Amino acid sequence: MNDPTYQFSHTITRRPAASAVNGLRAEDTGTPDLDQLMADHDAYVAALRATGAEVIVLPALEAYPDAHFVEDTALCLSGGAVVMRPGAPTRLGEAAEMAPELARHYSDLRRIEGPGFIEGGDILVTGREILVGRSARTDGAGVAELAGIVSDWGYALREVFTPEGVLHFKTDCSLLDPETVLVTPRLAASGCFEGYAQVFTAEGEEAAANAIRFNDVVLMAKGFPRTAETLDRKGYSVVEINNSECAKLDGGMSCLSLRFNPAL
Ligand code: CIR
Repeated sequence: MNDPTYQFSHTITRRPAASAVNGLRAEDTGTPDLDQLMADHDAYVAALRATGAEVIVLPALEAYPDAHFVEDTALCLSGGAVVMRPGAPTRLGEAAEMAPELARHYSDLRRIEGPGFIEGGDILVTGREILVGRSARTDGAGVAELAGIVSDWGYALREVFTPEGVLHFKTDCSLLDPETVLVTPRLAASGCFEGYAQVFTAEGEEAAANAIRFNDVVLMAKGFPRTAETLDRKGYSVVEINNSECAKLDGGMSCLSLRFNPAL
């Protein structure tokens, strides 16, 4: 049987706009090289497509420099999908831009109406529950509104906390299989993954934690050899994608796609 936590028939991505070089970032580590960013995005799309999934590539949105980080705009589940309400003011409009595409795949499409805020990067769906990390982008009211929606579809939701100074909960963790997470030691120290099997990123390789298990592969950012070797030794099929330019915008593997099985 298909496991809905990592086996996906579809994924939505969005082509980066030229304005992507002006995307949000916590600290300035240099202007992203647009050509490299585009080439990396192409490689990402190709890797997803190689697993047999249908990869939708939406057109660039110049008005929204961060719009290629589609993950933050929605949550796609088995019962339905939820349009998020991003906590970054410049990203609020991106969610509405995603809604029509989701409506093509889901008959039950809900929206976070507010006043709370929540971004998809703070949400990890595991085999047993939905974990949502409060962060600078996701507040208690946003988490509570989402909890009410997903309970209609039979999901348990647990609120957890993203470490101070970390953009999103999933900046520091990802799902490898329904009961196993890849996680940084600093997030694991909070105890939020007690009861799960945990694979730790190597020291100095914390940025490797934002990976995705997508069908038979684990996509991870290139440049973290010790973490990649750990995953390889554990039997995961690792595909490395250059992420140097997205990293300057605090983005990684999970941010660039919405992964789902349609529920029409
Ligand atoms: C932002 O600050 O919103 C973007 N520059 C990066 C978003 C990364 N998204 C994610 O981790 N899900």
